Amino acid sequence: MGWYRRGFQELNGPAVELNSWTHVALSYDGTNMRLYIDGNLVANTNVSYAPNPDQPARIGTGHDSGNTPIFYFPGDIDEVRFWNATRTEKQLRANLFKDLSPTETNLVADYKFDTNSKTLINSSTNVAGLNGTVRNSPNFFPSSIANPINGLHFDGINDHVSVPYNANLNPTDITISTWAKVTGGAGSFRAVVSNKNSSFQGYVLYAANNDRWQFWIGTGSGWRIVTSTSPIILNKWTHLQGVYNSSTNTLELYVDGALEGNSTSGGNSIKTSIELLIGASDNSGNPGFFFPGEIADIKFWNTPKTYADVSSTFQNYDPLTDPNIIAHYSFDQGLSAQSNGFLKKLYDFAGGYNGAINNFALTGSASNFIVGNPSPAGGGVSGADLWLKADAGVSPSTGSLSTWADQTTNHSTTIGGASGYFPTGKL
Ligand SMILES: [Ca+2]
Ligand SMILES: [Ca+2]
Repeated sequence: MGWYRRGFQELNGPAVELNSWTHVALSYDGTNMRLYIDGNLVANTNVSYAPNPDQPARIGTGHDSGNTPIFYFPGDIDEVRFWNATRTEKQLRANLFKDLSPTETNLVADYKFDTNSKTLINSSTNVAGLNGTVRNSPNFFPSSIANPINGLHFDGINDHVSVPYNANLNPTDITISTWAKVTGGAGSFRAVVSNKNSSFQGYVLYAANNDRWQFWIGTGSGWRIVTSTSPIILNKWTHLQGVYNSSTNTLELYVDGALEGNSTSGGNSIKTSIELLIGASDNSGNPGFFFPGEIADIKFWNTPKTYADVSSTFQNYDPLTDPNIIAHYSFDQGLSAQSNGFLKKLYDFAGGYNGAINNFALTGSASNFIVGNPSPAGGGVSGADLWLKADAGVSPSTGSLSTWADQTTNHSTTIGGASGYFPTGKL
């Protein structure tokens, strides 16, 4: 970024990781240019800037001083977006794997690469005439970046996600919400999510050796544990919610919305010093107690939450409007049960505490990202954009298309924003 024909300001981020999908963003607000990697600001500086007055925008190549393409990019590119406004870290994170509306505010160009054509289509309709020309026959392939609704399957042998230690993941008050489907390992400890050390500090949600769910917090000298009254049901998606409220010293475990474990006395050292683990917990300094099964949609808040609070975030969740969210691992990334070997990170779509994906096969229907985003009704999808289009010649009233009803369960969902032939909304 810089002055045309005078010089360019460079910003250096972390080392480029080969064969790994990486999200890169650059912004300029009139004073400050910023470089973001995977939703996190990594470098910034003040600089003046003169926009390019005449050269085409190029994707996959730069150009030399004679405006000849050079510096070709070896690898894959997807979802190139240009905005006429700066984006915050939170905005970048929230949209990492989301398709955007053609009329998204400030979106100038949105190249999805979803059509194998010599015309590169700008999916944004805000500005006309910004389609591109595809040269020299690059290879198109199924996108891994398009509204997935996945969970992650763990092999129970060594699969786990590790997130570097951060004090924000160890708040004074905490609520953890997650969906888990355990498929085996009866009689053993299987950790859904943990951030604990061997000095009795931190927390963990377990499928425990007594085949009940447990939520642990450290006291500094031992573990304070609440246990579910109902047994674990194998192969069933179960919602788990662990809460610690420091002002009342209350420790709670909810299973599918029911308060099944409750403790009002004991110590309360939930601060730890080591990495957050998903699908594992600390075993004397190493990941252990691996989880066999699927995990989906983990959220962390820095406040005590009721189940009503938590369940209201199951669908249409927007981290941008939630001041108390710390981290959100929705697992909505990758292609279900297909090759995801280039996805090296588990993304935190709220806080940017991205994790490393360790020991997964990342291909096939096990040890991989697979469709799995359970709803309170026990199935279906959440957070997916729904587009309805009437057949040609049919003129439905908006009212008749404003509600979807499930004929089996009689659950119905109101669809907002209905208008004319193209009502849109979310289920
Ligand atoms: Ca795409
Ligand atoms: Ca493995």
